[in-house]
Amino acid sequence: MMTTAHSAETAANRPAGGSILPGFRYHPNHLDKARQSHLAAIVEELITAAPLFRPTMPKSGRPFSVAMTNAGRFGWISDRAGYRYAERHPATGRPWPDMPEEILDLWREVTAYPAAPECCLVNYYTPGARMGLHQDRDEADFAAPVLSISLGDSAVFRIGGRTRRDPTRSMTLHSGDIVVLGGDARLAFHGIDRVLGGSSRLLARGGRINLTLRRVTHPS
Ligand code: MD3
Ligand code: FE
Repeated sequence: MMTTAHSAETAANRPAGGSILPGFRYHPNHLDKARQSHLAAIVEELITAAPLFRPTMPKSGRPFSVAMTNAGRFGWISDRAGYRYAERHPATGRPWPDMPEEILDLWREVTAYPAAPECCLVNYYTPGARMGLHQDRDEADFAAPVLSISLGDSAVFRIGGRTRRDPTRSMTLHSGDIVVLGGDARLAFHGIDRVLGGSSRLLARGGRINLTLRRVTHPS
């Protein structure tokens, strides 16, 4: 039985690392408090260089409740024209800031993938924000895993299977947790149902930050 500093996960809601969804790897509390604070400071610098923007839904133009920015060669954006990767910030027109070294180190620490991530998507959730169930499929390379880093307030995360109809399960992601989605889990439907406002004191601005690291192109 795995015990963590925050044992909100029960055997019933904690995904078994591998049995239901091979390729799903959960590292609870992987980052200690000092590393969380250091990453939070790095994210604040990224936001200064590349301000948070609010993407809009393809076609409807409805704004997301999550604010976003990116680092790395490619940034994930969405507007009326659709979801895609772009090499420039949609509001400033500038290239995204470089991928921070600390984030590249973390990728090498928890994945075995031989090439570097090309996008660090910063998702900022205020307590009312959510992200509907979706798949990540805007990348050319599904062989590369996706790595998720949670900072700040805890959130109720939902993950299912490769079709929208597959059963889902929920788990709470806390500040310092890391999730790696590789193999069969890479194309699993997932989303954020709820952010537990005031559950962490890490971020001065409150809320939750998720860093999602992705390979976008096939390594040459
Ligand atoms: C990929 N973000 O930005 S963590 C997203 O917490 C996104 O901000 C959520 O989904 C967040 O696209 C979830 C990243 C994640 C989680 C589960 C996945 C990516 C995944 C399962 C399969 C593939
Ligand atoms: Fe996603």
